[in-house]
Amino acid sequence: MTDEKEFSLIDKIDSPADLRKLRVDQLPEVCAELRRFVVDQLSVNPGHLASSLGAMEIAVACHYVFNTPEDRLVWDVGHQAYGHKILTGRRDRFPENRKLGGLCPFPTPLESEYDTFTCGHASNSISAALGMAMAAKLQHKHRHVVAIIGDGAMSGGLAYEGLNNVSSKPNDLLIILNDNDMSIDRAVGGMEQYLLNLDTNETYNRLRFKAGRWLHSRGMLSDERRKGIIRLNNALKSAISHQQNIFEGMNIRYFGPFDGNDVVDLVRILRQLMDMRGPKLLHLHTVKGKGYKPAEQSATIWHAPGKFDPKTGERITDDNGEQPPKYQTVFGETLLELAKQNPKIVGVTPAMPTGSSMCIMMKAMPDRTFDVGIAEGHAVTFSAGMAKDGLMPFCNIYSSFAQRAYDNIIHDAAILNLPVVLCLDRAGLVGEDGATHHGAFDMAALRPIPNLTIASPMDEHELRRLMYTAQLPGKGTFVIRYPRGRGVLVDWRCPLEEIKVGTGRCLSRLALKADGGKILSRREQLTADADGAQGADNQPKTTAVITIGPIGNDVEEVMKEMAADDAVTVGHDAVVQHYDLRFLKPLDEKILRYVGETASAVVTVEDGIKEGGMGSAVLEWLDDHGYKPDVIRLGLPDKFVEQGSVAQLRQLCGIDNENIKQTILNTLDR
Ligand code: TPP
Repeated sequence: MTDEKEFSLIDKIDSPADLRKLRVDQLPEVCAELRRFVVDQLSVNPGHLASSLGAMEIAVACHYVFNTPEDRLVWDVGHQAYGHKILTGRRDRFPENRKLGGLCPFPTPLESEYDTFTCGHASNSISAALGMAMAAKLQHKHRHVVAIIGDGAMSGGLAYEGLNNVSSKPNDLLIILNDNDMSIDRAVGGMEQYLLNLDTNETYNRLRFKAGRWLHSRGMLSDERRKGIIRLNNALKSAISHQQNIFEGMNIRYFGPFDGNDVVDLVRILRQLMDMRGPKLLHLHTVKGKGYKPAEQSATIWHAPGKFDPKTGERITDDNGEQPPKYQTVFGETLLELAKQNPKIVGVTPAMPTGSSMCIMMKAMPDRTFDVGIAEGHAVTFSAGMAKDGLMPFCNIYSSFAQRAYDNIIHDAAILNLPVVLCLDRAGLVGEDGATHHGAFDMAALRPIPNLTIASPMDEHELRRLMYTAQLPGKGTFVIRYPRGRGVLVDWRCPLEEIKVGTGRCLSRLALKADGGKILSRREQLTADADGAQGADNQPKTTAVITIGPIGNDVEEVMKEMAADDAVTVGHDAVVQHYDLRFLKPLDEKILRYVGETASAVVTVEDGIKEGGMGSAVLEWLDDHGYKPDVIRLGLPDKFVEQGSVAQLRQLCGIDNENIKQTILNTLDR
């Protein structure tokens, strides 16, 4: 770990006002200290490393030049803003970054007045900042507003909508484009190419600043000044005549590209730009991972590296080969396997090839795999277009980012019931990335959409089988939601077999006798009636526990615990029966009818928002069909769930094993 005295400057910075007391020539050392501090901290308490290292000079220079928090800095995504957090009074709380009750993973006005807007999902900074610039203007406030957006985030459609609007309304917005040529993986697309090749020369920038200063020097221009500006503009055009500048073409004055890791120069540039009238874009080249060699060399891995040894750069992973694989690995391997068998299959990812493991297919079949940039809506519509003309796209989007594609799913895929397989990764609680990233809403949001099939696998075998099922002919638009992280089966490869759409299964039955006897029967020991195949004549009144997805494994644990717990006794014979619904849509009506006929109580458990989710679907179906058991729904509450470990958050939301067990026991006559 780093010696305490190595933080002699940042130790004294409790707010940007303290930063502004320093001399400009001290700022490089401030950046160096911030880097060491962040590397040290993240080595034991993981977070987003490489982006923050690369943006350190931007954070320091902006807070040095602008009068924050009165002036507004709007970060995009916010994963690059650790420098900003530390400078704005959160240094001492930084060890609690991303922890339950600690600092939020991304900037949020709920935490600090220096955080001006919700961050987490990419590409919203220009729109939000323009909104703030307009608010300032209409309220006659002299306030600088700055959007700070990466080249990756610049690939998102929302960024273009913002740019388009910026150019059409009078405003003084400054957009800082933090261009490191990286998204999480290598940045892709036409804009990326454009930015790579975008170059100017000294004459251009000198004249651009001069023109800006003239414009800013008064409201009305004299004829002489106007002519002068026209002459300058002509000179500028010839200075950049080798290429048309897209931003200039949109009436957004372009400055750059400059070295965004030179903090002294950056301060000079920002001082020149800050009071310049009209919309401006400052293009900075930065190095992702700057100042920490391992991160500079492998920015993708070091985007969010987990724990590591800060001295050697060795990452501390829990991979030991004996554990179940991540669902992502199973998805990636299975997709390639299926694509080898089915030539219609193509893969689509909006900027998450590594995170989703789409990179496995991408490596083997580059022509049939597409990273479309941070463009979830486009990813769905692009997939739908391919599906319309004969292909079978597997479009993989993180559940929370898929919120960006809601209408595309409805309008472009579902109405025509096109064979798009929408794989929603990171469904359910994601842990430390917090409120913006939990896959909380997909089930409730997608359930009302006609034509969709919506399924969730309980384990790796089920994921493989659902992926196989989804690509069979005639299945239409098919959603498969699965969580972040490891599954439960070490031996995860299994034959690829069809699962009949709309069928769940009974996983276990616990018979509890009034005399204290207990029998736990697992799926293999159960007869077909457990799945509702036959009537319910001889079934005692039961408690039915219904789950969807991997939380079913936890309920199976609970069933085992109840069977083994001597304290679990009943006054009358009772049965607890656990169903894995598998399909949210269509529902397994056979099972639900059986439950309606046999159960006096139903407990539903899901890792999505309770309102409108799987439990609601079960409740509605039972009510619609005249069954009136007590239905107790467990799921995420009607509020945004913060960050923390998944285990902590499950407890917070009442979907931990203990609460599930108590809820089931409360339904029994004890
Ligand atoms: N899609 C949305 C809507 N939001 C996201 N946060 C992501 C995907 C996942 N994501 C987080 S950071 C990132 C992506 C794709 C890359 C951002 O790249 P860039 O803006 O260039 O910032 P850098 O990390 O390079 O500094």
